[in-house]
Amino acid sequence: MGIFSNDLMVEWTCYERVSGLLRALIALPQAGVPATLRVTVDGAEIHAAPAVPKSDGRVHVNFHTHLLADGEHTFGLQLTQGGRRWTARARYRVCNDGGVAGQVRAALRAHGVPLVFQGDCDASHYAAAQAGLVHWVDAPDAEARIAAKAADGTVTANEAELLRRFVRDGFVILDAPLPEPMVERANAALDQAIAQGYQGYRYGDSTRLEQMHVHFPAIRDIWLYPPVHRFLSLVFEAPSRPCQSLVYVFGSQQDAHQDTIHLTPFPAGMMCGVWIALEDVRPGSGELVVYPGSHRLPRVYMHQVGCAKVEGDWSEFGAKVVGRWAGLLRESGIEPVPYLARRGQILVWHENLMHAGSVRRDPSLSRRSVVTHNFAEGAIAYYDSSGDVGYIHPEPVPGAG
Ligand SMILES: O=C(O)CCC(=O)C(=O)O
Ligand SMILES: [Fe+2]
Repeated sequence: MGIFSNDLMVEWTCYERVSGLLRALIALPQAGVPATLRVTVDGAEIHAAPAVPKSDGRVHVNFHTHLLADGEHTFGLQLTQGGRRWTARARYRVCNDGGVAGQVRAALRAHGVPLVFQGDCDASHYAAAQAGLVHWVDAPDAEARIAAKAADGTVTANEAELLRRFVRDGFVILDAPLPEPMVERANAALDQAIAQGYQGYRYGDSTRLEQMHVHFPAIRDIWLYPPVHRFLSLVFEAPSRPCQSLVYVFGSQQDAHQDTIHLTPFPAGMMCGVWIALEDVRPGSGELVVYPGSHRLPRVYMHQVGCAKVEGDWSEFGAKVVGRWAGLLRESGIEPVPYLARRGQILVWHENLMHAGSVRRDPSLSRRSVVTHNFAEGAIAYYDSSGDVGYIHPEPVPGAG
């Protein structure tokens, strides 16, 4: 643990090592009493302001660790309330590795994005910094870039073809499925999770089982599956690292959406979703649908549509964000395509691709699948919809280089 002194009640989002955003959640010692917050890094005061608690009663303090040199740093918090003072300190090793981290650092600096801020993560913090950072996949010369990569041997002819489809459609089915023994192990893990009532799951529900990779090695092996990360590293032009996992037993029946607003990367484009079938998908089971080419539609963020961060009630989000997505799709004329995956088949989608879980017309049909969301090493990950900080696995994926 990086924490070495704590008379203030603080929950930190990382242990020992941190990349991207670090968050400290401070419980106010006295409810309803005005408080002042002072934040230091390596003893220097970075932020001093009234402490503004969120609806959970806690003060959310965020650090853009890209603005610190890689290496050990001490983060200090001091809260003054009702004439009393509390402090907490934590020590972390900051490591924002690689070329994307360098881009992020330069863009944050150039646009005066602060090292410390209170409250929610929000896409508006990065709007100016994003302007000069168009992801190569989204650029008009993407086709030529792929041809150049094939010509100089950066990618094989096969990989070039997969990248072409990804650029054109916003998704691609990888040429090799997950090996059958891995599919079998994952199904056995899922059987076990269902039998245990993992996260209160009841058989037949559309709800997903979150973060199974933390508890089940078979799901972790999928989370870290090297051929997927190898392909994603070609999309990112940087190593790929996993963020989270979601396992579905039945169809999700989710409305058409862009993952961009939920698993938000800075820079834009530095996140991909991966959908792995654990059984043959049957029509009527609530199959995944994708909207080819929809990754080129505008990215929708909370601040643009004036939506408050979601704290449990999704009704405003439904009206403002889901409504906006539906409008974009209507105007585009893009038709959904059902994805009838074979067992083991792996589909990768662009961060901004519109996709949905269709209606479970036959609720008895299962639709077992694993979804992972992955970011480029060195990027910033956050949840624009909720304002939370995101997680990126702090180590390179073995065998994906
Ligand atoms: O599998 C589905 O039905 C949708 C999954 C999805 O949208 C996601 O996990 O991002
Ligand atoms: Fe999604």
